[in-house]
Amino acid sequence: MRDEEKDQRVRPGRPRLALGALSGVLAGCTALAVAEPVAAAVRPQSSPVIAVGGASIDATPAAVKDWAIRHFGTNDKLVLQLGILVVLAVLALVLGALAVRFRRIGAAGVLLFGAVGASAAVSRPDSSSLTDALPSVVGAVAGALLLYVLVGRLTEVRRPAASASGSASEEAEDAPPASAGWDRRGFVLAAASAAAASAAAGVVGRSLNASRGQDAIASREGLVLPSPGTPAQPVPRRAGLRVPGISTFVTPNADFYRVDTALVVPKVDANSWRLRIHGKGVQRPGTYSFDDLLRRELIERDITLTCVSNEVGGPYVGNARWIGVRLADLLAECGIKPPSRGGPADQLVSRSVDGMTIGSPVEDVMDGRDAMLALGMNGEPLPFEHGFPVRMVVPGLYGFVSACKWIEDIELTTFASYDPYWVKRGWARRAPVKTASRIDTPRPFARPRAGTVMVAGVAWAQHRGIDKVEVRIDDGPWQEADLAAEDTRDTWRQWSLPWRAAKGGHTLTVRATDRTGAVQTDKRTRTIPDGAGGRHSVVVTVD
Ligand SMILES: Nc1nc2c(c(=O)[nH]1)N[C@H]1C(S)=C(S)[C@@H](COP(=O)(O)O)O[C@H]1N2
Ligand SMILES: [Mo]
Repeated sequence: MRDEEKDQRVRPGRPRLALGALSGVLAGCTALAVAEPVAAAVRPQSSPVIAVGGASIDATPAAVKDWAIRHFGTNDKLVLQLGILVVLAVLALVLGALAVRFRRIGAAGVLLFGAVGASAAVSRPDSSSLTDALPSVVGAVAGALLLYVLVGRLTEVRRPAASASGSASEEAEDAPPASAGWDRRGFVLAAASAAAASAAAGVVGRSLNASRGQDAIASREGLVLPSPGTPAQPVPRRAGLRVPGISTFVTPNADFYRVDTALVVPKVDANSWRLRIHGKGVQRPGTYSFDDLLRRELIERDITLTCVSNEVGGPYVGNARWIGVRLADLLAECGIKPPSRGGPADQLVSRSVDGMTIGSPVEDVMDGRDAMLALGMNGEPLPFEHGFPVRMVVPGLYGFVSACKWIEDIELTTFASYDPYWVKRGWARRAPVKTASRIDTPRPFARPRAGTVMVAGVAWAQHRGIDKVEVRIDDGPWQEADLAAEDTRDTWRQWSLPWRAAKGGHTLTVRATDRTGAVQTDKRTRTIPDGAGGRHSVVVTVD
């Protein structure tokens, strides 16, 4: 009874359209799931969502990327992948519904998405083989076949064996009433087994993918860093203030910010890793193994790293103790001279295994500062997220013009002849870190009790050093804060100011002065192209 009523209300075909859409989604899931074990066999980065995600990261305008980093932080990559899945799901619904009328076109649509995934995979900068297309191709073929079969079940009419009219075949062509005609059992069976099979493929593929890189993991775990030839001086005891809520002087690796374009963290085996140094004015091009670096004198230095995407008051700054080899020595060995001594190359382009390119001024990395190829971070080999086995660190330069992770190639060239990754996307060619300061405590919108409130935070002007930090309450005079002891001019410096807080709403503002005498600018500027300018303010209500 009920069913009949429904059939009269629902336009014929509607349930079939819905089941078609469902078939589309199943086909999409199957395609992605089948691609997983194939990607595990080829390489994890060739999986369609990773490849399309990587391509969209590269194609994203600088402003949008910056916005994503700001709003989603380290989750930006997760958000991107979820976004791709949502778009795919919607398209799969539409394709599936379309396939109910046009079975071939629906299946061809799935293949088309496969082609998009495949071309993204083979055109990634770190792709070196057409086999990267396989996960998308195999997945899409599986998905297209499934859609074809499932929709076939929807359109097939189960002919009663003793049909008198004999016009069953014509009947099949007309859209039959929704509740009758199609092969319900066949559909459910095919759909359920496809769902089960693709879930299994997905799970197997994922775990295969996760177990990749065992050699790299073993090479990291087996690594004991030799003690450095020139250790860092101990951090002065008074470099760390005991103020609750202030950033720790050394940022633990687990808390260290991470900014990169890698959807899959590269896992590089230190034993097979090589670094090539070559290019303009390189008299003795060289290739170095990890052992070659370990045999050299290692230096240990405390250096604060900052991201150009860090907003005023933002979190993308951290301070670590790095161990590595002095970059300038390695370059000099290869016969490289800085421009000031007649060298023809003014830009050093570092390349990573995932195709990132980063350009630094040759003059800066050879001017005596502790520019290094770092192998260790805070007493352990570099974590994979932070560039294992080797990355660059240059005091005083933002990460995007200096801190290449998973580095494998250094090419000497000129700023005039080559623009690296971020420069192609609107960022500056040269970007020394701007003098900056941040209020760590009180937090924005905190409600401290009236009385003495500790205002405290960090200030940085890497390679120049911080000489003064001042705090202003509302529109009052600038008050000089107490500076913690300086570790080196390449590290940030903590500061604090006891504030006699009176009841009511207050705005706290901070500014730093570096050792060149330059005061942190008051002018608010965007992070693009060369780092945010302006002063950090925090609004609190004193109870
Ligand atoms: N290979 C590679 N290296 C990279 C990047 C990247 O995207 N890929 N990002 C750079 C940027 S913008 C910054 S700020 C630093 C961040 O280093 P961290 O993630 O170890 O903090 O790495 C730099 N090195
Ligand atoms: Mo950055």
